[in-house]
Amino acid sequence: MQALSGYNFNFVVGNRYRTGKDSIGWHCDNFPQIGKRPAIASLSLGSDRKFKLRHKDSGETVDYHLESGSLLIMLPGCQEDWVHAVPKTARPVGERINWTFRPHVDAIANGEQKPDDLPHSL
Ligand SMILES: O=C(O)CCC(=O)C(=O)O
Ligand SMILES: [Mn+2]
Repeated sequence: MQALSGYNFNFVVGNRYRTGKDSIGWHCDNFPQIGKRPAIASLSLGSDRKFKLRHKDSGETVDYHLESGSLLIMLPGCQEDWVHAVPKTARPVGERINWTFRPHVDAIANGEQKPDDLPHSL
């Protein structure tokens, strides 16, 4: 993941979407444990699903179609300025697994995460 994204991560969160009824609502991942301005890498496996971003101030939305094997990198600033969601879909879709690779505050020297500035890797 470090070679692909340019960032080091030291923990992973998994989500399982069993059908199109499983979803995740609008949110951002900027809680203190993952430090200031984290980069987050998101690996999708299984059924493709829409991933939406919405700018917190302007309301601008951007849609991505995340296919199996796709890697989405949310760069520093994304969590601060945007919220994201995987909406429900009426399309008949099978299972999707998503892994988000995240930094942990203990591993960040200080401030914004920079490429390769974490001592730990997976
Ligand atoms: O499933 C996804 O693509 C996004 C998951 C997500 O936003 C999260 O786990 O915080
Ligand atoms: Mn998220």
